Amino acid sequence: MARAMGKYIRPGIKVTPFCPGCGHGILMHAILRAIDELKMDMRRMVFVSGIGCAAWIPSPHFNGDTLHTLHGRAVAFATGVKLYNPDLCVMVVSGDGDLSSIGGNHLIHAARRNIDLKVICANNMVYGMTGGQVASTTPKGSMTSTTGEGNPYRPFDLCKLVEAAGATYVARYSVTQPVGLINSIKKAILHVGFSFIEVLSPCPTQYGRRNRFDRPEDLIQDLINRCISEEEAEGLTVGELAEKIITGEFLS
Ligand SMILES: Cc1ncc(C[n+]2csc(CCOP(=O)(O)OP(=O)(O)O)c2C)c(N)n1
Ligand SMILES: [Mg+2]
Repeated sequence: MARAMGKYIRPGIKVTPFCPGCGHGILMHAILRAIDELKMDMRRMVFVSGIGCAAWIPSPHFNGDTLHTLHGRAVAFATGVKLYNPDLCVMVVSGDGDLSSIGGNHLIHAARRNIDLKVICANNMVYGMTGGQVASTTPKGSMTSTTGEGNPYRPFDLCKLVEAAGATYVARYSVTQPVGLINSIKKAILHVGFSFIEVLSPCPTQYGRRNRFDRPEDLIQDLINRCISEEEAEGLTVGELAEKIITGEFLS
């Protein structure tokens, strides 16, 4: 954690729990940068997470009110917080498995109700913390600890899912796009209504090593190569697009 953001870290915490090459630490920094640039009062914010590596991003690290809840139930807890005190800025930070697999129903119904939550989904395309099992976000064909012959199913497009359900701010960025990511988190914080940012975060330990990304930096480079904007996507063939990941704001 860069020294400038140290003031947001709970006293006594010295290291983050993430593996070398994990993107979750970059996301942690981006969230704190957004909060810092907006001069948010941490006493008016509540951070809610479920269970998983990503759920460790706010809790116990952020020096503010954090709720580290049950697997899949972060959005439900966050809804309760927001209902109890609508003046609070309630941010959910959790993983793809937590928010869209076990927690998928809470996610779509909170989006449908357009509840004023800021949901940041760290998508590393697997259940990282528990051994790299296949998730609802795992790309088709990918090797995981539970799909030894490759994942036979297509993944959710999380942004389309929440947009169709009723979210009113929707964006996708990779941790390799820190400026866009920080600006997007700032917009989500200021937006009134259900805000969702899918953040692509590499997991070399559980995803990369099973999918021929031998070094941690290989996954980072892959994201750099594949993430393009909607404008850049225009004019590409279906075949070319299949290799790309469209990033940016889809609804604001
Ligand atoms: C009810 C319940 N089911 C399963 C688990 C085991 N479990 C804990 S975290 C997790 C997956 C986390 O994946 P994700 O949310 O993508 O976070 P990541 O570790 O990849 O950042 C699972 C299956 C649990 N803790 N509780
Ligand atoms: Mg995950």
